[in-house]
Amino acid sequence: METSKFFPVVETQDEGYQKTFKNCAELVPTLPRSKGWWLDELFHYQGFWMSSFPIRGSMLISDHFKPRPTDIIVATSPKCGTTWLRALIFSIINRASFDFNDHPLRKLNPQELVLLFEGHIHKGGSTSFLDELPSPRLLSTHIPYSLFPKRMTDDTSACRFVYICRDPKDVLVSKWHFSNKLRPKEVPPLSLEEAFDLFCKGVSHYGPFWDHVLGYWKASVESPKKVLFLTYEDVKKEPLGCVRKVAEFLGVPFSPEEENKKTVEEIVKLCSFESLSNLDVNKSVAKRSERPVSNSDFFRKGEVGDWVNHLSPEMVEKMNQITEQKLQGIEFNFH
Ligand code: PAP
Repeated sequence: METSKFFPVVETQDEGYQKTFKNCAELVPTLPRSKGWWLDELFHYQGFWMSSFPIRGSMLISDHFKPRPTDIIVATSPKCGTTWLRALIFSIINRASFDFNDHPLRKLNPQELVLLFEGHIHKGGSTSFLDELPSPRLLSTHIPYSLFPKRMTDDTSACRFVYICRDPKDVLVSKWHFSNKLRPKEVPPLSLEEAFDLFCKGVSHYGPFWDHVLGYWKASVESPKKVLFLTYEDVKKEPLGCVRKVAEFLGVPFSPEEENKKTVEEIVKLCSFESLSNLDVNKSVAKRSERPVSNSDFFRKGEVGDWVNHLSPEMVEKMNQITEQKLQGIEFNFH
């Protein structure tokens, strides 16, 4: 069993895993570090700020993960709509297996139904857990695109990524609320000013936010069959069109019969904020030791533009400037 200041306990029977654990344990203390958003520390690893656990997850993926052509990776920067996209894609690919009135999403939070890649690569101390998942494997991640091994990102591998991003002003507000839920009661809440400062400096989980977006954007332009790039705002505006687009991208377009049966509408309805957030399973405030947040913490407002209620005009101007500068020269912006 492995114990360390930086990592939770994980079984480590596998020799290859032990080597990666050792490399990571030696590397992390040497990395530049910063205080995090709750009581964690963030480390600067390969251009991104990450806590130690996902750094090790990313190293384990690089060293040991065996991709399959059918793998589907739901990728996001935190607070961009992972919960929603997990629910949508799970429903799209499993639509023939479940009745909408008795659907797994009615009993499990999307975060439990679609597992976090960098978290579950640790499980059991070997690749066996992920190896044993049936195809198509649907996994969720916050890992930046450039940190995935070439065997997953080059055109010879058929595994696919669906990425969703969101206006950074809404991401900041969502992340600030979420972080204060994670902070122990004994420490004062993180002020919005502090959160804003950290976010703008790029010091947020898997940040800088803009570099995360750029990595997936460029990959989606270079390899449109491998990476689909969506925005939270577009999915809100045109959920039906986006669900059809995802299904086509994944090679499982809706048939005329399914269109007649209004399957797309059923999926959108089931996965909407109103529907998911009102299910008993997602109203639960219970926390587990391995996940210090409750299911209800993943549902707050689910709106576009809530930043107007929080950010000062100066904050908005600064954030817009950073966004403009970072995304200069590419055919994408948050409008
Ligand atoms: P994560 O990064 O911690 O996994 P993630 O699901 O990406 O969280 O983001 C949570 C945001 O998505 C919350 O936004 P808010 O704070 O601005 O409200 C949450 O409310 C929103 N959200 C969760 N489920 C849905 C949904 N079904 N439709 C739209 N937005 C949703």
